[in-house]
Amino acid sequence: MKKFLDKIKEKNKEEDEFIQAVEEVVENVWDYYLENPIYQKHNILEAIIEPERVIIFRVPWVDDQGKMHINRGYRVEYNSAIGPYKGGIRFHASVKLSNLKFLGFEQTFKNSLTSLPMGGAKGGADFSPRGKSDNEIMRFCHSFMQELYRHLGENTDIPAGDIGVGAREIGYLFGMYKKLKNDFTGVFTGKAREYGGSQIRPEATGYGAIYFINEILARKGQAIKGKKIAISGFGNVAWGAAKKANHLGAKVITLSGPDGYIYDKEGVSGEKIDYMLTLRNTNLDIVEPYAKQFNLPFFKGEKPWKEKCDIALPSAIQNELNREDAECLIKNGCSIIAEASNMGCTAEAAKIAAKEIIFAPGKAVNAGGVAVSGLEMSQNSMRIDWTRNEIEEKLKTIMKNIHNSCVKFGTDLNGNTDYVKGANIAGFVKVAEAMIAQKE
Ligand code: 2IT
Repeated sequence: MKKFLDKIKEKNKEEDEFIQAVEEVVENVWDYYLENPIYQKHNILEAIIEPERVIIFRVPWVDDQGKMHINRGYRVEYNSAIGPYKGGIRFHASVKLSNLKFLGFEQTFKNSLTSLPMGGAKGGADFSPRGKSDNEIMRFCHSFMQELYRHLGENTDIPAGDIGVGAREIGYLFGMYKKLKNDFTGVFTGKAREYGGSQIRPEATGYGAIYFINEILARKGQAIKGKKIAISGFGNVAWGAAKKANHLGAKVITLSGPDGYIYDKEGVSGEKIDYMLTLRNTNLDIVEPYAKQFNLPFFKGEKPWKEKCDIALPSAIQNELNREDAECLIKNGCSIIAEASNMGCTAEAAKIAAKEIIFAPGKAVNAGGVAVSGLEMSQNSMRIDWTRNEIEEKLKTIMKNIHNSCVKFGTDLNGNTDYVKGANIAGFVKVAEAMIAQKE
C-alpha cells in the first residue's frame, strides 16, 4: 500500500488536499481491493484516482470601474462510469486544482452512495464574490460560462452550486448557457423553482445531514430532540441544517464565518434562520452583523468548537476542524462529529473522532444535496414537478439507505461501525464494477 501511495504522491506533488482525500480512501479499500483479483487485474484503484478529464480556462471580466480582471476557471470531469459528470461549482479565493481534484474525487464516491445514476465532477474559479457588486458577479458568471458551456450537456456534465454559487449565480450561469446553446435543458441543478428547480434543493444538503445524524442516533436508541448542535458556517448548508434541526426539536447554538463565531444560548430559530439568507446576500462573507442584529455574543477570529455540544456539524469548508478542535469537543462531551462540509475535518481530527466517539464523513453526511440534484435531473427529463412531500420522502429514504450502506460495509465482527470505511467501500464498489464492465 505504501508503494502504491508513494507513486500517487509522486504523480500529484504539492496537491495536499487531493493526497489527503486519496490516502483515506486507499487505506479503507485496500483489503477489499486485494481480496478481489479482478480489481487488481484492471488496476482499478489507480484508474479511479486519475480524473478522466481536467479543463482549465481563462475567465476575463470587467469590474464596475471598467478594469479588466483575469481569473482561472476549472472543471474536473472525474468519473463517468455510473452516469454523466455531476458536481458543484465553487467560487472562492482558495480554489485551485488540488482542491477541485479532491472535491471531484470525493464527489464520485458520494454520488455512487446516493444510488442515483451520476458520475463525479467539480468545478469553479479562484474568484471571490466577497465585496463584489451584483453586476460584477453577473459579468463574472457570464464570462465563466462563455467557455464552460461547450463542455456541458444534460447527458454529459451537469453542474450545480457550491461555496459562493447559490441561486443568483446559477441564474446567471444557466441564462448564458441557454443563450449560447439555444437549448433549454436541465443542464444545471439548484435552479430556481420558476425555471425547473426542484422543491427542497436549497435545503437538501442540510436536511440530509440532519437525517443522517438521526439515523446514527436511532441506532444508539437515541433521538435528536433536545440535542445541542454546534454548526460552523452560515451559508446554504448551515441554513438547511438549522431549519431541519429546529423541525426535529434540536437546538443550534453556534454559527460562524471567516470573521469568527456567534453563540446563541436560546438556539438559532425562527426569524434568525431567515436572517442567514439576508446575510449571505450582502456578499460580505462575515457573520458579525448577525450577532449585532440579535444581540448575541460574537467571538472574533475563533471557531465554534470550544462550545459544549452533543453534536458538531462542520458546514463551511475543508479542514475547518483540526486535531485540537476534535480533542476539545470530545473533552466537552460531544458524541458525534458529522461533516456537512466536504472533508471538513483534517485527517488527524477524523481519526481521533472515529476512535473516541462517532465520526461520519462528508461523502455520506452531505450527500443529500447532490441526491436532490439527481431528483431535479429526473424531473427535468420527465418534464414533471414532484411535490415537497414527495421529494422529502425520497431524500429521507436515500439518507437512510446511505446510512445502511455505511453500516453494512463498515461494521466489524465486534459490531463496531467505522462510517468512513463503510462509506468508502460502499461508494467504491459500484463505480469499480461499472468501470470493469465498461473496460475503462
Ligand atoms: O458538494 C456537493 O455535493 C455539492 N456541491 C452539490 C453537487 C450537486 O451537483 O448538487
